[in-house]
Amino acid sequence: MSRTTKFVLCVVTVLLAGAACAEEPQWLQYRFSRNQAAFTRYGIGISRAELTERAPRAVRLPKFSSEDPLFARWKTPMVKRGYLLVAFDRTAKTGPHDRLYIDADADGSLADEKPIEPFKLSDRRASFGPVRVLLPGTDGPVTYHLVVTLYDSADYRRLYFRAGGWYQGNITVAGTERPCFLFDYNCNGTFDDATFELSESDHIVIDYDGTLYKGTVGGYLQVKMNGELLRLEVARDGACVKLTSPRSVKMGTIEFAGESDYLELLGDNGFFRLKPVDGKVRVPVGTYRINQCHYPKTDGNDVQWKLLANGFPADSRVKVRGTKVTRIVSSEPVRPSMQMQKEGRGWRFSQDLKGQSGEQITFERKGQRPPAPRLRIKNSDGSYERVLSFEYG
Ligand SMILES: [Ca+2]
Ligand SMILES: [Ca+2]
Repeated sequence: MSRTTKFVLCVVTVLLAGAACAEEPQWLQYRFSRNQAAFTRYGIGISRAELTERAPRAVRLPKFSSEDPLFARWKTPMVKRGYLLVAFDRTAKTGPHDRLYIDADADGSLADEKPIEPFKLSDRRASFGPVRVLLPGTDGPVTYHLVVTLYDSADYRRLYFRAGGWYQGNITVAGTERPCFLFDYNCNGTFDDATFELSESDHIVIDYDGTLYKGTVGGYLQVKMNGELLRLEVARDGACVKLTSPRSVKMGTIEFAGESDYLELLGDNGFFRLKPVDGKVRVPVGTYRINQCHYPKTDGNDVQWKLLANGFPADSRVKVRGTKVTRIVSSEPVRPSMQMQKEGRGWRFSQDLKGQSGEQITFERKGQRPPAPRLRIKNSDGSYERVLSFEYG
């Protein structure tokens, strides 16, 4: 074999090994905590569940101490019946229900479960967890943790579930090792939900040298703003991610009617943070919903303002095709509206600003929220005149 042939064979071997490595799953470690935000510098998803005093039928129940237990369901597609049953009991006649039962082994029975005491208890609220549950997986049960908060007083009763567990680890992104976090943001026990709603999608967060970039778990991972696209696959149980370089991505163009300097899109293809160039952005062909759009402005005194559009209607969609440019209408002109409502002996006034597609509009002045607007009320003969300040909230 000549030297040249040997050299060629060697290069082929290296390329094949590289390709196989890139397609291998990158494993993450499971973590859990009562307060995951404290460990990850990242917000936590939350889901609310309905409470009922009616006991579920045909379910084996524990012996409750009180006569008024409460029941609820934690919804999860990991269990065939679609939920785990939850019950609250109380050890005192008054105060919040302070014992939690959860069908932790997913067998449909609460009779085999031990009561769980709250880690925090006040006269209106009981917090439990992180509570360990075992969810059926394809390779055996999967451990998951929940933090359960019950607000329980005479005039206010609410139940919230937060994910107490998440996955994290270093993964290779475009050739560089980066810390990665995976969150079950809609708190349903799975880590692969991708929807048109950020709060209903699971999130992946990559730490680029201290700057956290958030994405959803479907379609593509965009490496930083306007960056390279990698095909992203996330295991349903969150244990691993796969990042592969797509051979080709069919791209389309979005053009703005207004002057925007930042756009966030969300859809089947994932989550995209984009900085328009000459009023245009390029994204993979597909259907999106605008999550956020910013419009910079300068007033007559050279002060920088920013118009921030978010809260676009849930059913609003932007279709991006490969052949034709998609045009997005500007949020401007912005439409203010004011509502007034009788409340006791007084009136409540509220004001909001909406963009052309019904999106919510807020402002920033020099990077900060300006003072809230004021309201002047004057009667026809001028005998009553007052100026009131709105409050944000
Ligand atoms: Ca059980
Ligand atoms: Ca999920």
